[in-house]
Amino acid sequence: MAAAPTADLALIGLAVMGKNLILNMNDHGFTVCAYNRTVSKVEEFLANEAKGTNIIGATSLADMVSKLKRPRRVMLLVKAGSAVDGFINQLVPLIEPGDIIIDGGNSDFNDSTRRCKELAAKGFLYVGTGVSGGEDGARYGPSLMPGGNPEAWPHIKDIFQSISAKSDGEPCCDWVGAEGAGHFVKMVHNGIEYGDMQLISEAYHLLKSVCGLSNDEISSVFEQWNNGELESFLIEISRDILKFRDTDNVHLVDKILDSASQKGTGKWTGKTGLDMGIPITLIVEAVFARTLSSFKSERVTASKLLKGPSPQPESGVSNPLEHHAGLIKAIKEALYASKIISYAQGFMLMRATSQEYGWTLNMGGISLMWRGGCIIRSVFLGKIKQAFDSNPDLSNLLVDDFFNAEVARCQMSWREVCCKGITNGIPMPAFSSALAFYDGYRCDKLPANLLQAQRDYFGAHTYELLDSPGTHHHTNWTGHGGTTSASTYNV
Ligand code: 2AM
Repeated sequence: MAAAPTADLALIGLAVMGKNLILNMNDHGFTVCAYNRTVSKVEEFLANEAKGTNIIGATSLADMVSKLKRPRRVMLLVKAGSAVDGFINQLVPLIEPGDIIIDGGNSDFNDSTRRCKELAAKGFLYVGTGVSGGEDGARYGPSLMPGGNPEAWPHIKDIFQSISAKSDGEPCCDWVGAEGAGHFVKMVHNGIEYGDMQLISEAYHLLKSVCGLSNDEISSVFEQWNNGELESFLIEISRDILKFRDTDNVHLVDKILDSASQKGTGKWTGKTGLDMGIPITLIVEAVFARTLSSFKSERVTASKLLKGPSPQPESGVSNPLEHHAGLIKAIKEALYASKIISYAQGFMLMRATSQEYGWTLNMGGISLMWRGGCIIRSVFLGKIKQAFDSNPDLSNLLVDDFFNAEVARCQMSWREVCCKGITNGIPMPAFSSALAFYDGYRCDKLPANLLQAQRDYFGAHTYELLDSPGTHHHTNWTGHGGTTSASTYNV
């Protein structure tokens, strides 16, 4: 007779993230069955990292399924795309209605929505979960963002909340919402991560090229910033990177090619913003800043041809940290204000998408999930959580009293820093687009009246009047265009 099933969960995909999640679950007392397409990796794992643990292995999918307690919980940590569909198709004939399939990879949220619906039609419970925190997070406490079929949540809650990071004792993991909501929130997290990284890089550029600070001095500035409202994982690692010396004692950061790559989640966030009509300008600028950086050889040629100011730190300054103390403080405030804009935009996108798909995303819960464990973890997210806790229906982070006051406090420094960068020829797409968004959002009368008139002039697209919104008018601007509005417009 076959042995009684003992495994709480099976995890397929023994790359580093999968292995570390299994080890983390094992540490928390769960029995995990490991499996991988290349089955030899199961044996290797059991003989090495998993040696001496309660982790068990499987030699086939059928073997794996036979070892699982019911309802069966199978988690996939494989390459996003067809590998996920491939495993789902192989699993379906082996499992039973009520069993749970969890995808913990970096899947497109639209795929997760499709899979959730397809599997629900067959009686299976699908979960698409965001996992953030890199290899270390997976091993010792990631931020987990599960969404999908809500019936699955009571069956996975204990495992997920046990292994996740904790912030002030609370797990950085909660149910996000239906369908692809988990992977959607993870995608927005990654978009915001692009923005945070770009903002810190722009601050570094200014500190280096306008203030003339050395790497060690910038590292000490980041060290200071990390003791206040900017305290975050990304500031912390930037501090460490800037002081890191290679074996030849030269700062490694100075040897690294200034051409950034990307895996695509920032681009997905940008596309979603465009699809939803939400101005996530900072994230999109951060994606394009990476793209522009990749034109290294063209930039080197252009640097010799195209005229403009070249930043020249003041000469003869013996202690630039002291000499530029005012500007350094202003850069910190500009970074903070821009960061507030970036998160305000990210939460706008989540709010709109939540409404579009009926997901009822819990914004305070998401802030808590991002508060610890993940790449954008920061003290700042605690403040965002407070804002949504005091008003769950907050329409925009900028109108929350705390953030409104913080932007007001930092505002003049922010403007000063943008001017300083522009006059010195320092590109600051994130700092300056954040400011443009802020000024646009707080402007009660934008020049879109002229735009609308132009559209009506050349395309008869009609316009509304200030004193009668809702009624569409067309004017024959030239006297020979006719009075019929565009056929594309349906009143
Ligand atoms: P492998 O070890 O057999 O290559 C990360 O690449 C993980 O995804 C690995 O566990 C890898 O399995 C798995 N993977 C990648 N592409 C796959 C595919 N097309 N089908 C199944 N598993 C795949």
